Amino acid sequence: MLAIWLVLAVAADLLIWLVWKPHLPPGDMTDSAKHQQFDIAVMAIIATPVVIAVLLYFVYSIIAFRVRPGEEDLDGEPIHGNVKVQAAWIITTSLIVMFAFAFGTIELIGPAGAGAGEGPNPIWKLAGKQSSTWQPGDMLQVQAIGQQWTWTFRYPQFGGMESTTLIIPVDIPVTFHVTSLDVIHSFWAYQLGVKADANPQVDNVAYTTPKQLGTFRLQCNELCGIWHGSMFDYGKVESVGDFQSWGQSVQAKEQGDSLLAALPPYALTYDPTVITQFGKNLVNVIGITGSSGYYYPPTDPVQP
Ligand SMILES: [Cu+2]
Repeated sequence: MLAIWLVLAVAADLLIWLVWKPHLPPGDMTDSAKHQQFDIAVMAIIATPVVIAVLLYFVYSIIAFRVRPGEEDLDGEPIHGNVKVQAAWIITTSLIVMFAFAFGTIELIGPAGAGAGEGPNPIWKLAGKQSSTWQPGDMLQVQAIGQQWTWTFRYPQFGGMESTTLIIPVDIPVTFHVTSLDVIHSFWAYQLGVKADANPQVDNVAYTTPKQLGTFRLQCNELCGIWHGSMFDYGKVESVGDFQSWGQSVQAKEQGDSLLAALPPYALTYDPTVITQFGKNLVNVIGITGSSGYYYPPTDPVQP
């Protein structure tokens, strides 16, 4: 039985590692996504031999301990304790749990929080060069603001410019500051391996470093009202040069439109009740902030 189990377990684990792992979610677009893919594969590799052992023993029991003709009226043997089985059970499960604890902790520290929201003061910080105006090589700050029912992205290093499109540069560490204007949302950038709650009055920090160019899915992952499902978009990882010229051009356009001057000064959280500029002029800047519903229009109901 042990030999059969060993062969099946090794074969299954090899299949998981070589065939399944490259297709496991959320892919390997960023360092955090790649770590998540690795973690799921490691968990599967640990769990599969256990499942195979259980199923194999199940089959063995059906055959070896089956009721034979003439035994229909007999009870099974009363068994009280088995030191070997109990010791093996306790030792094996303890080892697996202790390994999972150590492995999970290391995998949280490695990619600086594994792409999860770590609150306003992350224990595990992602290293990178900070600056108030962004140059290639600096760490990028992006504020993700959720509201019913859209996302807005604010780039403090580009004069606080705002965009409804999320674009980030490849190979640059990114700090997301996730917050909300109204109810609880959740910022989920699937292929980036980033997921962080967006709570009003809270700056929830999440890190990632994109490793590939391309698009990624963006959605709200906290039921936040009737149009929750429309908080969906695609973001983009661009080359450093493309990203920089995009950022600078949006900043210049918003400066030209006097939008930047009208925005409240950059802050880590947003409170619509204290935005004095709050009003229809701001809401109606089409092309940059979208149409109505960007900030709560004070009189109109929010249109989907
Ligand atoms: Cu939402």
